Amino acid sequence: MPAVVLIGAQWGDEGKGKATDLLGSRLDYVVKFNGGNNAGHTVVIGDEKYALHLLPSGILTEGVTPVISNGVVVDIEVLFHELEALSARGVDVSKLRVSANAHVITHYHRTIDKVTERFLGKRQIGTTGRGIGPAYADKINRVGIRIQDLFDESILRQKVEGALDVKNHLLLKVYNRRAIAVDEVVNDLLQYAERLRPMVTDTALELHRALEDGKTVLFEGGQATMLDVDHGTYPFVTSSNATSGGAVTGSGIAPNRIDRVIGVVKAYTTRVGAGPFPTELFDEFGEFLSSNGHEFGTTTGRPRRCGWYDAPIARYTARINGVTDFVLTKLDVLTGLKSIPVCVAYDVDGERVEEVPVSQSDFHHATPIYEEFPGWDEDITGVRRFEDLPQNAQDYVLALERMSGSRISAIGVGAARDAIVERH
Ligand code: 2SA
Ligand code: GDP
Ligand code: MG
Repeated sequence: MPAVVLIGAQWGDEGKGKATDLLGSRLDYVVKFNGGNNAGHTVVIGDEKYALHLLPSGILTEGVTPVISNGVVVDIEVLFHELEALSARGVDVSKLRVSANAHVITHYHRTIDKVTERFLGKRQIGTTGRGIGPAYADKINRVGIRIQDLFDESILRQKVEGALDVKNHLLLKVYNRRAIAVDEVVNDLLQYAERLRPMVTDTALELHRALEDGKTVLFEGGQATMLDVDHGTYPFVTSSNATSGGAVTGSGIAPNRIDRVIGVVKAYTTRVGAGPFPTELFDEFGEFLSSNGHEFGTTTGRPRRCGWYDAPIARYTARINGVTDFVLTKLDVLTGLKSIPVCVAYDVDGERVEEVPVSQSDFHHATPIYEEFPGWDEDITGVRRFEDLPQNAQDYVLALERMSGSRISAIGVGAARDAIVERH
């Protein structure tokens, strides 16, 4: 299985870092292909806990070459900060490769992100404030700065001038604020150029060659399907393609190279930020999931909204991404519940709807139709074989598998790296 894509099946934080770990020893490359330092992967190794934002989680696995490919937006200050923090803890970061075509997040992107949210008022997206949307907007608008631009001062200056032209016009004329100085931005970016240079390469070519050589490459998606700018709950989404298609455009490998698409799905659902969430709970069960699952943002520390498992969303994800198998995480969090509701379809204005509605208004009105499954009380964190799970836990997993449109190949039963049950 040389090219494996791993994507979030819900609204993020499904525990993708752990699924990466599962493949750990078999991997040669781990590629981050979308998003930037809005992501948050928590990986627990022994007693050590690592929170990664911009770097792919493969950076923690010995022997793996981590890659930041063209689809990523890179805040260079954050990049060096994360690299230094990992180095200080003894992690070898020397293999990191960064695409010459990746776009750069500058301080004006962060400012615009925060200002836009303030102006949106009640219609806020609840972004992470890291400048992700504005950096992608500049990319699409063809006024973005790419990593390669840092290696030619005169080109960099031209690009920054182009990027600031309209922005400064707006700042001065519309918002009555100070214009951003071209020199300030150019000098800020140039200070990183020489440190970056050895990492920067044509990552698309390197990955192509690696696949030709029979190496195993994992494409690790940031955020998740329901946050994808095309297929998520627009406008309450991030600004990149977090689906498997994004692995293709975001890295430069061809679609017919992909051998396996793993969807990571939690045994319940969470969401950070605004937007529709049919199974969201506002009662003591929501509290139960939030505290048992430690559901707080890895990047911003925000509490995550919690709700029951939504099977139509899993089916939607399976279809949009071509999921070959799911990794189901956090089953242990449900331990202690008498009965576990699962959303099997929606009621939309009195009509039963089986699939995620294409109309955003319908999705906002969708009320879950639940089926109840009996719970279990036994501690499952030490279980490593499917047959050793309590019968009700096995039945719950098998029911989700039936409803979700693809096989469940592994089950997370605890935060520890090895707390996983594989099904062969
Ligand atoms: P942005 O900043 O433009 O990408 O925000 C747009 C929406 O995307 C959501 N988003 C996320 N949702 C879940 N997890 C994310 N990563 C961090 C984590 C989040 C955190 O792993 O916990 O720490 O808060 C992530 N990144 C972006 C975001 O909430 C907006 O709804
Ligand atoms: P990501 O954004 O998908 O990489 O996920 P995050 O790291 O933001 O959030 C997932 C959290 O769940 C992390 O704190 C993991 O340590 C934790 N986690 C992953 N798998 C399991 C599991 O099976 N059980 C429990 N209890 N925690 C898990
Ligand atoms: Mg996360």
